[in-house]
Order: sequence, then C-alpha cells, then structure tokens
Amino acid sequence: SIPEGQREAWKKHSVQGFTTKDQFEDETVRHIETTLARSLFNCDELAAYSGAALAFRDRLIIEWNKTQQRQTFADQKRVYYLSLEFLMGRALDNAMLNVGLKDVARAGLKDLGFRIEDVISQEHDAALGNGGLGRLAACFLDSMATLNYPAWGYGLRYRYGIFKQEIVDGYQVEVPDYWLDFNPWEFPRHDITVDIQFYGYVRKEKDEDGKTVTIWEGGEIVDAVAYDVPIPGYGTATTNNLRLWSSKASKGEFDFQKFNSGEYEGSVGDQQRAETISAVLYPNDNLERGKELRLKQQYFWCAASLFDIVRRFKKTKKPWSKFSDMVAIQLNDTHPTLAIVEMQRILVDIEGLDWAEAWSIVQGTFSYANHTVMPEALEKWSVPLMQNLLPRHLQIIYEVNSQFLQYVEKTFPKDRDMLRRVSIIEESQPKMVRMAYLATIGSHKVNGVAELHSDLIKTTIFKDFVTIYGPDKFTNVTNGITPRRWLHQANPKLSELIASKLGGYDFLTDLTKLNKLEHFLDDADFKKEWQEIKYANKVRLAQHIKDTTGVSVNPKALFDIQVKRIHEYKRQQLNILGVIHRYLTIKAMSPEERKKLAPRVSIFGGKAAPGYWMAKTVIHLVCSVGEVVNNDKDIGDLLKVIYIEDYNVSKAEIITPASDISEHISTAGTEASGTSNMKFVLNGGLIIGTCDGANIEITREIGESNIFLFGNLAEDVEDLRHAHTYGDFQLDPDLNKVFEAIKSGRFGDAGRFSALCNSIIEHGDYYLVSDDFNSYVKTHELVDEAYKDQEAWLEKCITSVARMGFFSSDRCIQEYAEMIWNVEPLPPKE
Ligand code: F55
Repeated sequence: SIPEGQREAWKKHSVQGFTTKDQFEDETVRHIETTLARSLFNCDELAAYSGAALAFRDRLIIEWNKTQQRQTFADQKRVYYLSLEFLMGRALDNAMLNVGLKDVARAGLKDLGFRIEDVISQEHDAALGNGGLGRLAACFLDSMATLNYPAWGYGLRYRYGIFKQEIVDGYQVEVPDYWLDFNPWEFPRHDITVDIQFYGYVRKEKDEDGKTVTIWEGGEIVDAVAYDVPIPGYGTATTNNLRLWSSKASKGEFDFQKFNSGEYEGSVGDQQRAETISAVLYPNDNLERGKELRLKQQYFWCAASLFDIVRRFKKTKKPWSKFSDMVAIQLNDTHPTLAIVEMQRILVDIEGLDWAEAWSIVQGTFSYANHTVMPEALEKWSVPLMQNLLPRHLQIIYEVNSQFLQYVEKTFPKDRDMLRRVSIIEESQPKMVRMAYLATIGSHKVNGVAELHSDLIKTTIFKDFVTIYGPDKFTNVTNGITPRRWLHQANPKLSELIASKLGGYDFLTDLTKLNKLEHFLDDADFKKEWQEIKYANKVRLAQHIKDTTGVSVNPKALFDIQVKRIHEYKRQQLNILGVIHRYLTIKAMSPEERKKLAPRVSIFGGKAAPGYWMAKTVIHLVCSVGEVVNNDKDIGDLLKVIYIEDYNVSKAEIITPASDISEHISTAGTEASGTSNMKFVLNGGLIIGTCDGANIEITREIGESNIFLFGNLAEDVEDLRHAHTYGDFQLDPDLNKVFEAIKSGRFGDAGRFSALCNSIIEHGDYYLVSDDFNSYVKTHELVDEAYKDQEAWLEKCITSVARMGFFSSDRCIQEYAEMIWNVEPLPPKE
C-alpha cells in the first residue's frame, strides 16, 4: 500500500463519480471521445450505450473498491455463492436504477440526442445460464448486495452463453451467443490467476516427521484468470463482486519449444484445449449428460474459487478452527460439489490437518440447495472418468464414503440394504459417484426451494439421509425474485403508480408493504390507471410480436402466456393441445356463441436443449398450429397463436408485465419451485397452474379465489402412472379428438408429431397429460368466464399483487443468512 506521506495526494485525486446530469454528460462524452475514440460525428446508439455504460461502470467500481475494503477490515463472516450459472440479463438499466441515477441519465442522454430506451436496448444480455436456476443466482446477488451482506458470487466466464434461438420455418435453430465483443461490466484481473491441475497420479511419501503425506503430481496445468463483475445493491453503496473464471493455457504449459521448432499447430492446440474449458455453457436444463468437459469445467471453477477463498482467509492469520466462522459456501445445486472434496484436499494434503478435523471444518462451511427430484437431472459421474481426471479427489470421495458407511452400519445394524442405498458410489457398470449424496454428506444444511419440493426430497431422494442425520439437517427456503428488476425495471409505470399510492418506493426493499394496496380496491381512479398500464404493456408486447413475427394481435384480447424452457415435465404440450381443442371448439361454434367468447392470444416462448428432440417437436407443433390458426379468416381475433423467438431475460422484461394469465402447469411434483409464476403475479397477471412448486404457496398467500388451479395432486401421480402402465386407463375423449385433428394432417405433416402424440397415447403418458386434460380445459373455461367481468378480474389482480410480499428474494436471502449461513449484514457508514 501507499506510504502515509503520499496518501493525502491520493485522497485529493481520488475519483468521486458523477451525481449530476452535467457530470454524467462529461463522463459519457469523455468515454466516447477517448476510451472509444469516436466523436459526435460518428456516435450512434451503440456508442452512446458504451459511453453511458462506461460512465456508470466508473461509478460502480468506486463503490466496489470501498465495499471490498470495508469487508476486509470488518473481519466478519462472508458468503460465497457458487453457481455454474448466472443469468444476469442487461446491466445498464439495473445499474442506473440501483444507484438511483436513471433520471439523471435520461436527461443527460436526451441532451446528447438519444432516447434512454433506445440506448438501454443496445446492450447484449449476459446469458450465462439456462433458466430458473441461473436466474435465481442473479436475483440472489441483487438481494445480497441490497441487504448489505458481504457476499461474493463465483462462476465461469463462458465465452458463449446460452445459444440464441431462431425460429426458421417453424423449427428451432441454434446460433452461438458470442457476447464478449464489448463488455464494459467486467474487470479482467490478469494478476489474479490460479494454476489448476488435471490428470496425473497420486503417491504417498513420508515427510521429515515421519508422517505420511499424499502428493498429486503430473498431468496438465491450466490457468484460471479472474474477471470481476460489480454487483450494485439497490439504494445502498454496497457493491459486491461476482468473480468469473476464464481458462487460459498456463505460461509454463504453452509449449514454446514446439512453437519455436515450427510446430505451431501443436502449441496452438494446447492453448486451444485450455481455452475450451470455459468456452461454452452446457445448454441442458434439468438434464446431466456426464461429459468429461463438463466435469473439467466443474473442477476448474471449484478449485479456482476455493484457492481464492482460502487465500483470503489465510491473510487473516486466523487458525483453521475459525474457518467456518469466517466463510460460508453455498452450493447452487450439485454442480459445485467438487468444492467439498477440494476443500478437504487442501486441508489434509496441503495444510497438513488431520482428516477428522478437516472434515468437520468442511461440513461447517458448506450448504447445498437442491433444485430437482427428477432422476435424469441428478448428477452422477463415472468412477473411471473421475479416476483419470481427478485421481486424488476420487480417493478422498472413497474415504469420505467409507467413514460414512461405517457410521451408518454401526447406527443401523439391522438395515443391511441401507448401505447400498446411501453409498456415494453406485455399484453399477461403470460405478458412478452420486453427487447429491456427496453434497448432502459434506454439508451442514440441505434445502429445497419450495415447501412441497422440500417435503418431497425428504421422502424420496434423501429419505434415508433423514433417518441417518435427523430431520433438522433438511430445510426449506422458498425461492423469491428481486422486485427491483421484476417490478421496478420491467414495469416502471406500475411501480410508479404503486409508489404514488404507498407514498414512496419503500416497497422495493420491503415488499410486504405492498399489502397496503388492498386499501385502494375502491379507488376508481387508481383502478383505471392500473388497467391502462396493463393495456399499455400489452400494446408494447403486441408491437414486439408484430415486429418479430409479422402477426398482428389485438391488445384487447386475453393474453395467455407460457414462457420458460421447453420440457415435457413443464407440459407446453398440454397447453398447445388445449389450444387446438379451443380452435376446434370455436370452429364448431355458431356466430352467437362466438360473440360471447373473449378473444385470446396464446403466447409461447422458450428454448429447447439442442439434443432434446421431443421438446423441439413441441416447438414445431406450436408454430404449425399458429400457421393454421393465425391464417384462418373464419377465426379472426378470436384466437392467435404466437411463438416468441429467443426468450431471454430482456424479453422477459417485456413479456412479464403484459400477461392477463400465465401458465405454470407442470405435472404435480416435478417443478421444484418455478419463479416466473412469481414474476407474472407481481406484475398484475393471474395464473393457471397445477398444485406444484411455489404455486401452492402463491395460492396460500393470495387466496384460492385469485388463482386458477387444476389437475391431479403430487400424491396421486404414482398411482396414475401405474394405471397407464397396467392398462387401467382411458384416453380423454376430447384429447382424442385433438389427436385425430393432428393425425388428419390439419397442422401439416402428421408424421412429424407422431412420437409426441404416441408418448401420450401409447407410451405410458409419463407426464399425465391425458389425466389432467379435462380439468385443464374446464379451468380455461372458468378463465374465459372470469375475464368477462373486468371489474372483478382487476380486483383479483390488485389483491394478488398486494399479497405477493413473501416472494421477494430479499426474504429468501434473509432466511438463508439466518438459518443456514449465519452471516450478518455489513451496512456502509453514512
Ligand atoms: C441446469 C443444468 C443441469 Cl445439469 C441441471 C439443471 C439445470 C437447471 O437449469 N435447472 C433449473 O433451472 N432448475 C430450476 O431451478 C429453479 C430455481 O430454484 C426452480 O424454480 C425450478 O423449478 C427448477 O426447475
């Protein structure tokens, strides 16, 4: 650090960051003219975005520096949130709102000749995630900063995020998402690099004191380089850090000898192999395929993060026994489970602690959140694969398992089969490492993400572990969303209206304050404004639909939206089959009957994993039905079917405020929580849904009369599936008519949809589409009825919004902090 004598000079010159419109313009123009080397003669919207972003970035980094200093000096516990995915979306709008300078920026940009909305929309989404799990991580970062928790995120800096989806002739086409061209939000830290080892072998050796030590050597080394992304809290100076690791050939590794001897390709090949590790995000949600590169990503990121965390702890000079008083590490699903093993390796092999002491530090440090019970999404790694890539880690896993099984055997001597069931190693061909068991054994707490889900994990995948550890190790933290992005940013007009009634924006940091809105249910002006805002949001979405698909939709129609990853368990097929049923019903209606029907727009959006053939078929069916329905003159505005291309965070910000009803219709017991359900209700839309995930708690909060629930319950799913398999089952007759229409070729070549239809008709209907079809269609009729009474509908919407306070990610983070992490906030000094 700088000597005392020179610190005055530093203080005098230290950067303050703009606060006024004039200063903002100064900074923006300076960046455009110098950092970007442009002038007013070639400043387009992209350059204006870049200049404004750099001006805000400067502000953020000033607060970032102060926050990091404060956290270092405060000497208190920090949280590290390890997630392979952070679905951040755009940063500029969020930064402007969180630091409270959006109005300043708007006025400044206007002076310079730009509309703020056009400037904001220049930004490329940071899309380092698949869906709910990645977006949850992003909401948590926002809440942790807003609540002043000393917290860091750790992730991978993928060169390519989730692919961009194009719909070509009704089919999904994947296009790479190269997002790093210009990214003002990251700070490369070329001085912060960590050597990461792969492959090699393990040997034992005696040290000077005659103690046996384990040495892992040989193999290859790849460098992890840190890139830091500042995370501003809302209405606080706290600016936390998201550290993303990028892979690079290690200086030692890049083979100059090869290079100099003319083997360019060989030496460049090594470099490319190293860079491949962080090159691309795996595009599967809720499916684990067991690819070696994925395991490499996981270890690379865990090892780099752990090294960084341990290095920071060691600077405090505290004894190891204090580690878990200073460090809480949260695992977002099992993807970072190797961090548990890496920590044990560091403590035992490198720091020389004895096994038991090390393991109790590890367990005190880690906690694990589960996001699924579906078997195909539970991570398992082949033992031979791990043996080759991480030989020492596999040994440690076997040792952890052996000690665990000894304990189980002693405690439950009568249940011989239990050892097989709970073993971390599955005795299959090849043997597999069950990551969820390892994560559970290595953590002090395990949580599910909604009440039903947390109950389910205790009775299914972790049943034996509840017996072994007792029920207290398992807990629930129902998911939440940040109201800053998902209300204030996405729906500024509604946020403003609410603020005008509640006397300010305090609800954005204490969402339970929304309950005061119930006092205004008789306020005619308020309700009228509310309705106008919803209408304006629908007009905005209709414009987007027109611009991107060419289809005109009537903003007065009922907007029925299902946007999320395409997956059989989420049942977009149920939705589109229901739409076909509606179409057939309208076709058979008399003109009088048609007059009574509320016009509808059925809107779909979401990406299918590139290898998920059935999901791609669902997309194709939606598009094919759209082609027919939207061009059927006889139908007109009564029904339109839209597929919105490339659903992502910034599209969600346009789509979510525009729903009348949204669909959360997973087979009961399959959707761990869902979070878009919360976003839609918070934006004044109602939902149709099954008794699944957070839908149940949403119902509890907003009241049964404000939600359209349908379908079988989770507790009945097993029996229903059994009935399908053993013949005790009849296809729903209305659904059968829908299949007949598809088979007749009415929506194009029927062959393309036969596997989809047959999965329901012939192959056991695993997701119970037929069982829920009638109830689903009937419930949509109730929706139609309810929508006719606009006054009553509006009241349901407002009441629901008023009761959504529970679903703020702030509440969620507070629960984690108190029940699981045991960390305290560290507010900035005034
Ligand atoms: C991604 C990769 C793998 Cl290997 C497995 C799962 C995923 C993934 O994207 N999962 C995911 O998004 N899970 C979702 O998490 C949300 C947040 O908790 C839940 O709301 C949602 O129910 C769950 O499906």
